[in-house]
Amino acid sequence: MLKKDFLWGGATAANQFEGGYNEGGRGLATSDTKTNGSLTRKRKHSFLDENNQIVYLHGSDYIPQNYKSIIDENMYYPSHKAVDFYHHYQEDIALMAEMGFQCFRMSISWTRIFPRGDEETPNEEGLKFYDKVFDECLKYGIQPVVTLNHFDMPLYLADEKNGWLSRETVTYFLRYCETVFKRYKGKVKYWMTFNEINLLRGYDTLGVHEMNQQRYYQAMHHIFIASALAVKKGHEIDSENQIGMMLANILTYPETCNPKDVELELNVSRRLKYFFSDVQCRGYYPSYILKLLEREKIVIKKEAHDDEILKEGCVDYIGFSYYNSGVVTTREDAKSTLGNGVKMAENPYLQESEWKWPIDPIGLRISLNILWDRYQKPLFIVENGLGAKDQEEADGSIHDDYRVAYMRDHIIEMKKAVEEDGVDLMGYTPWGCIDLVSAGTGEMKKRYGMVYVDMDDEGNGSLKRLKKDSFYWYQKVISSQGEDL
Ligand code: BGP
Repeated sequence: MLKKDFLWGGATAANQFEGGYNEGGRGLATSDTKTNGSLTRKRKHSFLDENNQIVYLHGSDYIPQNYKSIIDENMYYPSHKAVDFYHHYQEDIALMAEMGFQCFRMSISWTRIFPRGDEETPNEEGLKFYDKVFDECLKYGIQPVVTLNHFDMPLYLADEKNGWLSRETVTYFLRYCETVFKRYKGKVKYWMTFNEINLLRGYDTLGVHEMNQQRYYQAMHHIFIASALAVKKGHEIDSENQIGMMLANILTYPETCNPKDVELELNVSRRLKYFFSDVQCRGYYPSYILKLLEREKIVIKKEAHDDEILKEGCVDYIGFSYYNSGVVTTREDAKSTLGNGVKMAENPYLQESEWKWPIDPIGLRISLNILWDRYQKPLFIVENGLGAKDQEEADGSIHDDYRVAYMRDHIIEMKKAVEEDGVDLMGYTPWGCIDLVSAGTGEMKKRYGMVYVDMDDEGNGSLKRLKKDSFYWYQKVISSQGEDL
């Protein structure tokens, strides 16, 4: 059996869900200059170059130091309206309550609280918005689970301070965290610091210009310090607070039992995943990364108490996303890559989603066990789901049996991890419980929700909310505590 207080719910993020980008005194965030990928092929940010010309660059491109972000009136930026939770929060939370949610994972938009990032005092109107959201949740007995930073940062800090490369950003982030911890004390108990910390890399998430390996590790060091200080502060402000990390759980398999493939998988999973959870759960840099930094001649500039800060700021739990698994190979002729030049192979045992993501429910059980064995800290599945195209029928119904099948298979494996393996699991919040903008592509047609939102890739549509078949199915799952699947 799952725990009595197991948290069933759903997950969203401000830049993909909230909208109202220029309302209530909110400042611009890096996510607000990110175009829709289905229009420009790749999601790109708009900048003014040294000749005052607008140029478009992908977040992971090399962005010259003097390029400044700009909003191009001729372009569509999905975060500006998203699916307008800003004006639909009452309706949306009522739908979540109807499904039986016990928790709702969402993120606070940093620039709603500190519009530039470096102000001394917060924006009261922004704080009030989240008061209303949390009160609305609590009215139905829904616990907010709040991500402090989900794939964005104040644009001003990115362009004027070089984002997380600057130590100052740690101070500003902590000011923001302290503000929301104090303001929402008694309303919010579950927090997470940085969404998918192991995927932060591009301009949107780190705000760093002229990125290279040296700068990457320095910026990540600042993020680790910021997260650890936030955990410490959060505990001081309210000892009830549970503050977790958030890991993109990229599960990798070696292609064969050739020890070279197995060794490659070990190194890949350390470099792309466990480095981040090791620092945040154990409180120090693992030896394999220290050696790697030495080999690559990367020197991280640390302040006097940084090692202590990391030790004192270990997280209470591990939130993670799980969508798929991948296969790594040492075969030279393999075509696709995982980044860092790591070669990937197809998994002949798995089917793929429409977006070519392999579907691997057993991988979820494996992941839960690996993380539990490694850290012995409570786990929380804070993202999981199937991105798929949905068809609205003439009567407004949406028959998403493919989504139900995906979730059912994953919940079955999740339960085995708890019931047969004894993993300590806090809850399950499927991604995009109400349809929202895709992070990767900026599209609307890649839908994850149990609630359909009438909007297309260019932002046209009535924004009306419709219950999909999965809505009724998930309602049953929650009310039966995962027994009726
Ligand atoms: C995770 C992010 C989410 C999200 C999800 C699905 O990486 O934390 O923000 O959107 O993946 O990805 P996508 O939207 O690209 O389908």
